[in-house]
Amino acid sequence: DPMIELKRMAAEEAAAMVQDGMAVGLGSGSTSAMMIDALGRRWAEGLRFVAIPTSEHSAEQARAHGITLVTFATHPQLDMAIDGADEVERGSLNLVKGLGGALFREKIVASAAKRFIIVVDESKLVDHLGSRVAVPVEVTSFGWESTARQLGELGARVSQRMDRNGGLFVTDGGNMILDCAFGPIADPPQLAADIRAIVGVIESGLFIRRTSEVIVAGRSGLTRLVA
Ligand code: DER
Repeated sequence: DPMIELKRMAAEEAAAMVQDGMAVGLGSGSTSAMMIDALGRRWAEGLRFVAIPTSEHSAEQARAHGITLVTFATHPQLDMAIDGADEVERGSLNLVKGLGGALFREKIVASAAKRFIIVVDESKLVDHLGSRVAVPVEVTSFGWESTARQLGELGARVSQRMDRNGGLFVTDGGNMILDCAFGPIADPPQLAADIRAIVGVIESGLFIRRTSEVIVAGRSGLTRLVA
């Protein structure tokens, strides 16, 4: 698949933005995995930085490359975070994230970073968020049925995220994910605020005004979209 090669190039371009001495947030998902491998190659060539991963999975991968992992205790602010996304809205560069289930940690890492760099292929670009994917919402398991009902009142068709074995998906933080299918969202900032106001909601996968730059892998090459 030539698109996978293009995505790898985009991931390498993002990894190339990391400089010696930086503190970097590492995203989750298949695109981030390519980016972490690219950082691993740069590490082997002598680049030195520290990183905070957004999932246990990314932590494992970074450790395997020998990359130094740190925590917010020593690094409450990051120079940069690099991650994938499930949808990128053209124009606003607002995002839907969380199909991989790590949205809460991803959002904390993004909010701690001075620059938030997103890597996607062009199939993820949409005119309206919600067009292609449901918005994942991480919720506490206590009272989740009530939380789900209130999310439904905002206009979503709500389903519980299941894992590969047919059990309930459990996040790294021990919570549940409700996938909320809204269809095309007219006002993502407003919807993000409405979701967040529901008790029991930990975070939604709507990432509003957080993106600094998007590197897009397309059939005609790489494009950079800057906020
Ligand atoms: O935000 C997420 O959870 C996404 O899944 C995102 O990181 C993209 O994953 P992908 O690179 O595997 O499409």
